[in-house]
Amino acid sequence: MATAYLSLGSNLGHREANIASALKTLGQEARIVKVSSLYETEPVGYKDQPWFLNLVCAVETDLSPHALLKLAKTTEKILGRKPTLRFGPRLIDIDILFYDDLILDSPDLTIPHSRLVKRAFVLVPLKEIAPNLVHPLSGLTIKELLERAENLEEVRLYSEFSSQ
Ligand code: PH2
Ligand code: MG
Ligand code: MG
Repeated sequence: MATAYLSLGSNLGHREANIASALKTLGQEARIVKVSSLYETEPVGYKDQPWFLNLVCAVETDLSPHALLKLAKTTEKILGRKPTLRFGPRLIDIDILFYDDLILDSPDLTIPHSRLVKRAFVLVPLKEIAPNLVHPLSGLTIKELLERAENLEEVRLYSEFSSQ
């Protein structure tokens, strides 16, 4: 059994409902053990798009990293995500952040997620549910990564996540 951390984000349609149904779909195949609050976050990358709602969750699973990636992609598809611009607006985005302390660099999957150390929309919710989790490449905890990160985008607490 592995513990993985996932990041969920939405900036199109009913953002909160999109995240709620993504969690529900994921929860049919993996055991969701922790869910952070929801945060409203300034878009990173392509600026001219609506603000996102983001949260992170922890799952316990027997799925391999690639099987978990497949579950994330299938869930995005079930929710109706269409291929769009890289970093552009999306109904739902589900990314794998960590998978135990695995370090993996394959063409379609990099773990830990390569940009997470620079992103407040990941680090802030992650700090809420796993402040002492160690990033296996840097050896730093989430709390330390957040203290060291610079030029972070704006992140506002939106609500506790309650529609489970
Ligand atoms: N996802 C992106 C690009 N930019 N910005 C915010 N605030 N939240 C996201 O989830 C996000 C983003 C690409 O996946
Ligand atoms: Mg993403
Ligand atoms: Mg993605």
